[in-house]
Amino acid sequence: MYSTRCAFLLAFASLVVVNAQSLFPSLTYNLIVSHIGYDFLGNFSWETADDPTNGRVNYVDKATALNDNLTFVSDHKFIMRADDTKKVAKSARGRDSVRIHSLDAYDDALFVLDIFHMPEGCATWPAWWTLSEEGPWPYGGEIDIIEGVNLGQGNLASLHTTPNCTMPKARSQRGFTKSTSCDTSVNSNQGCGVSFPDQDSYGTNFNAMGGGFYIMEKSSTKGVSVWFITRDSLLLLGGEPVLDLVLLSTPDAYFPTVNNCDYSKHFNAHSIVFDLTFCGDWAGSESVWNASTCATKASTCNSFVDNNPSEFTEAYWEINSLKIYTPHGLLR
Ligand SMILES: *[C@@H]1O[C@H](CO)[C@@H](O)[C@H](O)[C@H]1NC(C)=O
Ligand SMILES: *[C@@H]1O[C@H](CO)[C@@H](O)[C@H](O)[C@H]1NC(C)=O
Ligand SMILES: *[C@@H]1O[C@H](CO)[C@@H](O)[C@H](O)[C@H]1NC(C)=O
Ligand SMILES: CC(=O)N[C@H]1CO[C@H](CO)[C@@H](O)[C@@H]1O
Repeated sequence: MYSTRCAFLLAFASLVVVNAQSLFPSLTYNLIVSHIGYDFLGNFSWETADDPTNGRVNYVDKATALNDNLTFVSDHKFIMRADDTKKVAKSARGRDSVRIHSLDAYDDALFVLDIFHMPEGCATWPAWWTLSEEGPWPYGGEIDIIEGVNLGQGNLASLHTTPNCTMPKARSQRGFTKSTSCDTSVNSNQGCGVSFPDQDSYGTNFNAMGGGFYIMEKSSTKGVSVWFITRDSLLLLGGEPVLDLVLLSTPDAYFPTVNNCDYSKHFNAHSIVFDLTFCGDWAGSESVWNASTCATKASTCNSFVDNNPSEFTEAYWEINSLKIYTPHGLLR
């Protein structure tokens, strides 16, 4: 586990010190996009459609989000949040929140998210994920990188695909395989999820440490890998992940797409989505809500969302940067 990563660092320590300038760009990737602060305003679109996962949410447009401070940008930060001031009327669509997707889409790429705070708390269901720009869903695939609900402390990463994509139960990853079929038509679209071993990879504990880094590699030859790297990890140099070392270390979640999940049949260029919904198919399912201590606060998830605005003060994404790298020689 963690010691494996330390061993990597020790093995490469001399290389790192002697040859620091060769770390960026990494051995195999070039930085092509860096989104910081205001960049998000020009590179993402604010979505206002009904939440496809049936959340008790009202996704607002960009002008409303900026006006109501549900989206806030500065030179160094991008923040998107839930409204935490108003009760929600029964007749309303739900609590005001934000969902954005990138204007650009990427084939093989490495996505590096430096995140200071993620939405936490009862009823919340935030996600950072990528999705086929072509679709229609699930054609071209969905990759969930950060996802969880309510008071969860461990992240869940998963794929959602067309039929005939399954994952081996045992593979080279730190996390725990929760289900092996990525096919959206089986197990009520559960996806092939992997739960992360670290109980600070999501939610309250994650935020208490000032967040960290999430890295996703989308590769037509290797498959999909996701790493969570704490801010004080040995895999950082000058506050930035040493990508060559990250790529050599065991991912928290690994989805090989060679034998039982042909990459070219299930994945194409993906755009990037950040959202924050409430309740809905996962966080608000009766069994999930009842099983969490949130149920002591309200008998249903929706009534909790409607009547308790001040419970949503911590329901926000605070992003330092999103950097995207593509393999050498690849333009897109
Ligand atoms: C908007 O949100 C930012 C970030 O949380 C905060 O610093 C700022 O004071 C807020 N502005 C208003 C007018 O509330
Ligand atoms: C899945 O695989 C089976 C067996 O090879 C094949 O008959 C079926 O057409 C495949 N389905 C799709 C959607 O590719
Ligand atoms: C959840 O709790 C509510 C209220 O206590 C109860 O009415 C409902 O039957 C429970 N549902 C499940 C699936 O446990
Ligand atoms: C695709 C797209 O709109 N890219 C824009 C991202 O934002 C930068 C500056 O913030 C623009 O220069 C790009 O054109």
